[in-house]
Amino acid sequence: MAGRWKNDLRWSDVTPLPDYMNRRQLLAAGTALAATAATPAIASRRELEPNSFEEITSYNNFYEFGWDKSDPKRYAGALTTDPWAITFDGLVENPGTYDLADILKDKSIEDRLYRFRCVEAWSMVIPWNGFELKDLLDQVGVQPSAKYVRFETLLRPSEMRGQQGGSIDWPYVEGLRLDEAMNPLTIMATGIYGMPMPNQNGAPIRLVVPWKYGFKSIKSIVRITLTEEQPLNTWQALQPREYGFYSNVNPNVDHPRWSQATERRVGGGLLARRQPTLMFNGYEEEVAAMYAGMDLAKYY
Ligand SMILES: Nc1nc2c(c(=O)[nH]1)N[C@H]1C(S)=C(S)[C@@H](COP(=O)(O)O)O[C@H]1N2
Ligand SMILES: [Mo]
Repeated sequence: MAGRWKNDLRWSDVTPLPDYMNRRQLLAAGTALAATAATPAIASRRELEPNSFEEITSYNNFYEFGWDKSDPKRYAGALTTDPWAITFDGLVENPGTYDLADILKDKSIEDRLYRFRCVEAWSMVIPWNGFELKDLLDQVGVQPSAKYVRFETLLRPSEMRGQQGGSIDWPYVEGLRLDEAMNPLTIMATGIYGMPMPNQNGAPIRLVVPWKYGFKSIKSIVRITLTEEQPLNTWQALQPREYGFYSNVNPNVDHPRWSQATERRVGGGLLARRQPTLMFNGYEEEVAAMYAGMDLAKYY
């Protein structure tokens, strides 16, 4: 399975969705759901049914293209995603600007079916394709003094109409602590459902950190910087009392303006009902140790 979902597949090459989903559900029951082993198997499988491609690509946050959930799909087609390069700088052994094609050459692209929880209290389940960020960081070489990773999105107002104004200080910036960046759950995603990453979802390459609120999963990345200081991420800069650096999904720490105890699963059917939000978005077993002894209400 791993490596099967290449980035040059078209719809006609892709396994029919029902087959894909059945296999995904089986895999999900055995892997991603290890974290919620206490949950009855049936409920687990239902919960990790992926959202449809249509849902994942038509209800988006990508403020470079506007503030409405439908703006990214409408306007992101204007973005040129090929050629694409990522610059590595700061405390790295091999700084430089690398073509994405070269970066991807030796990466085997894996399927990762992850829960995705936006800080606005909606959620989806998304079948990403990508590789571990750790592989990339090992390749560029992290200097011993590095403690954080800072990510930057493309700045190109001519193609990103939302960058022509608004309250955000572009480019969009995010950051992770180095151990979070190196965690095996943290991926650089290049596709969804075996399709190349749609522009509205952060083409051609974006971060996915499944135990954190969605805004940490920065899209359309062009710069990765290793730093000693904690980076100031876009949302923290904008509203520091509402959005922190860590932004771990946590049903026990409410947003100042709304509860984080439950979430609305995007999409139709029974699962559209509000459901309980899980600690670390259901990935507690894999990530809780990184935050041992930390006051998660203080470090939100
Ligand atoms: N560059 C950039 N990255 C971004 C955003 C953005 O506006 N710009 N929005 C974030 C937010 S708030 C969420 S919830 C997710 C949405 O990802 P999706 O549209 O693929 O579901 O992307 C995150 N990454
Ligand atoms: Mo979000």
